[in-house]
Amino acid sequence: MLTFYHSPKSRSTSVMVLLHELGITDQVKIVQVTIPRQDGSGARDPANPHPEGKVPYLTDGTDHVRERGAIILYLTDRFPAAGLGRSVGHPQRGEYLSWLFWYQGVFEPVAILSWTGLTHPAITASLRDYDTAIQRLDEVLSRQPYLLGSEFSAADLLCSGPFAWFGDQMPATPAILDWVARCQGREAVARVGER
Ligand SMILES: N[C@@H](CCC(=O)N[C@@H](CS)C(=O)NCC(=O)O)C(=O)O
Repeated sequence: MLTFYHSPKSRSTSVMVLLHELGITDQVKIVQVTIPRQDGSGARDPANPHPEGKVPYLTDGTDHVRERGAIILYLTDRFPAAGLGRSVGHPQRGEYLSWLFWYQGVFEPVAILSWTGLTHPAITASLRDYDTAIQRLDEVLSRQPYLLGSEFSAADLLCSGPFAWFGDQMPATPAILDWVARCQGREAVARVGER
C-alpha cells in the first residue's frame, strides 16, 4: 500500500491537496509526522523513514519516492483517471515533465536564492534569476489560464504553491496572481484547509 508521510503547513501540504484532487485519500495510508521548523519548534520524527527526516515522503511497498515533483509525477502516473497528469504517449507529456522538473531544479532554488539575497555568476549562468523565472510563467499564463492550457493540472498545483504560501514576498505579475487565485480556489485546497 502507498504510505504518505505528511506534516501540516509544510511542503507536503501540496501532496495532501493532490491526494484529494485525485480522490485517493482512501487508497493511501497517511502518516502525520513532526519535522524541525525554522522557528525552532518541532523535531525530526523517528516514524518518518525519509533519509533526512523530511516531508513529503511516499513509500510504495519496498519502493520509495522523495521530492515533491517526483511524488506528484508518481501519483499522477499511477492514478491517471483524474486527468491531472499527462501519461506516456500524451502529446503534452514533455510539457508536463518540464514544468515539474523546472519547478524542482530551477524555480524553487531561484526563489530561495532571491529571498536570501545571494547572487553569484555561476548561479545566474546555470539557473538565471527570479525575474527570468517569473517571465517563463508569465509568458504562458498571459495567454492561457493554466500551464498546460485550459485545464488545471498537477503542474499548476506544484508551481503555484510558493506564491500561495509567501504572498507579497513572491513578487508576481497580474496573470500569475490570477492563476494562483484560480489554483487556490479549488475545492481540494479548501478541504485540506492548511493555508
Ligand atoms: N526538495 C524537497 C524539500 C522538502 C523539505 O525541505 N521539506 C521540509 C518541510 S517544508 C522539511 O521536511 N523540513 C524538515 C527538515 O529539513 O529537516 C521537496 O520539494 O520535496
